[in-house]
Order: sequence, then C-alpha cells, then structure tokens
Amino acid sequence: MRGLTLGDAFGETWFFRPAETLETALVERRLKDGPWLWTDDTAMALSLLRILDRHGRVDQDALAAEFAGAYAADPYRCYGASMHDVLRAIGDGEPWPVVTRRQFDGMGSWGNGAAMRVAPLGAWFAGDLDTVVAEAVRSAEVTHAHPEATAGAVAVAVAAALSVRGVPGGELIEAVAARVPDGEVASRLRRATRFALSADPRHVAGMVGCGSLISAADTVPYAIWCAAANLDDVTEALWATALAGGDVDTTCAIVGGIVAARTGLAGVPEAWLAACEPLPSPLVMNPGQ
Ligand code: AR6
Ligand code: MG
Repeated sequence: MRGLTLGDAFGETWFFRPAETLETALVERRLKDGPWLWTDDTAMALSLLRILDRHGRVDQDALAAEFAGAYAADPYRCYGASMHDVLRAIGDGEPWPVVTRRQFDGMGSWGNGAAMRVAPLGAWFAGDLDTVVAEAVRSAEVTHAHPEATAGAVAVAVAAALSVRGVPGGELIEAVAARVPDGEVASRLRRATRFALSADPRHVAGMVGCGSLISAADTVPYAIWCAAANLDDVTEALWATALAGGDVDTTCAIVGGIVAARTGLAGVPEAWLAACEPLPSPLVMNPGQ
C-alpha cells in the first residue's frame, strides 16, 4: 500500500510542468519539492484495503459504499472523468451494477482505475493465485464494467502476488499474461515480452503505450514491464516508469505497488518519504477489534 502511494504521489509531481523541460528534469532526476500529494489511486486502494481487512474478501456492496463514502468526503483527488458520476450515483443509493453498466453508452469503463488500486489485493492473497484472480475481478466490477478494465486489474494483482512470491523479473510478464483473459491487455502484455528488461522504457512505451489514453490496455502492460525490469528497487523502478510520460501517477502507482510488495520501502531516500503526503494512521480501522 505504501509503495503504491509513493508511486502515485511521485508520479503526480510530473504533471503541470512545461513539456519541454519535463524530459530533461526526468533525465537529470530533478525532484519537485514536497509535499507530494497522493490522488484517487491511493484513495481507492485504501478503500479496497479497508474492505479486505473488514471482510477478508471483496464484499462488492461494501466496497461500492466505501468508494462512494471516500469520494463524498474528499472528491478533489483527480478522479477519472466517469468516476464522478459513478461514485455520486452510488452514494445517492443507485445499485452499482446499474450505474457502472450504463457508462460510455453501455460499454462500461475500460479505464485504468480498477488496475491502479489493486496491487495490495494481489499481495494480500499472494498465497493463492486463483483467489487473486477472482477477487481482483470482483474489486474491478464495482466501478468498471468493461472486460478490459477487469483484465487490467487481474494483471496487476497477479503481478503483485508473483512479486511477493519472488518470481524473477525475466519470468514475470509471461506468468502474468498466462492468467489474463484474451483481449487487448493480454495481447499488449505479450508484445511487451519482446523487449529485453534492459531496454529503454520509452521504446517499450512506443510499442505498448504508457497511459496517455487512460485505458487499462494502454497503461497496464507498460507498468508491468517497468516493474519486471526493476523488481528489486522501488526508487529505480519509479524513475524508469516516469521517463516515458503518459499517465504517470497511475503507471507509478501500479509499479510502486508491485515492486514494494517484494521490497517494502527499503532503500527509498528519506527525502522521498518526507515529501510524500502521509497516509491515515492506522491504515485500516476495524472498529470491531
Ligand atoms: N470508451 C471511451 N473511453 C473510455 C471508455 C470507453 N468505454 N472507458 C474509459 N474511457 P474513467 P478511471 C476513457 O473515467 O478508470 C485518474 O487520473 C475516458 O477518457 O472510468 O477510474 C487516475 O489517476 C475516461 O475518462 O476513470 C487514473 O489515471 C478514462 O478512460 C485514471 O483517472 C478513464 O476512465 C483512472 O480513471
Ligand atoms: Mg490519480
């Protein structure tokens, strides 16, 4: 969870800088002064973690209510465009299956929002990959009805579980692809396996996207390649991920979540930890205990 937040907040600092200085700042590794504020990626991951803590699995109605409550309490976290309507309607008492299925002319959202929040779930269930897949699907459906959004969530959750289990970077992407249903996410994941893990992330982004379209397919395969290429060092992983631009808070949230599931925050510079907006403490509140 803390790795996801660090990535989210670090990634968000690369927005709103003049485009011509952005790549130079990244190459020269010039950090922005804190505070680095976290966004919807973290807000939704926290809600999901609370539900796992409270129910031991994804109770979809409880998760929908938790998402809507967190949104109502703090809507200024740069949520995806359709989420304002979805979370308000759920908060107003409409059933989530009805609300999510009517988005985008009945297609449902294929945005990367279900993937950006799910790495801690993969770590939570890391001992059982079938459960990781099933619970990732359930966590996605509450806001994202399109199968590509679900596929993106499955891919990230499985990657986080395999990260915990110590799978080497060279095997990670294919092992993830084997668990993802056929479609654009799976096909771009397979395209990503053609790049050596020493390749320049910008070349990989050129072939599979890096989130400029905010879709799961355009975001998740790149993030999983970046994580696989830097599985033992969360700071290096985040620098590498940001280099290509795109949806940087979300690619970095995904990568931070996957890599830190293995490494924790060991080795992260003190200045980064001090700059990152703190999480609520305790992370989860279980009033029954
Ligand atoms: N047809 C066309 N465009 C779509 C479709 C579709 N079926 N589905 C999604 N999009 P959204 P999220 C595009 O709004 O997934 C925050 O910045 C459309 O442009 O459902 O939670 C986070 O940090 C839509 O607005 O929300 C993430 O970066 C966009 O995909 C991101 O937003 C996102 O889908 C998470 O977004
Ligand atoms: Mg965000």
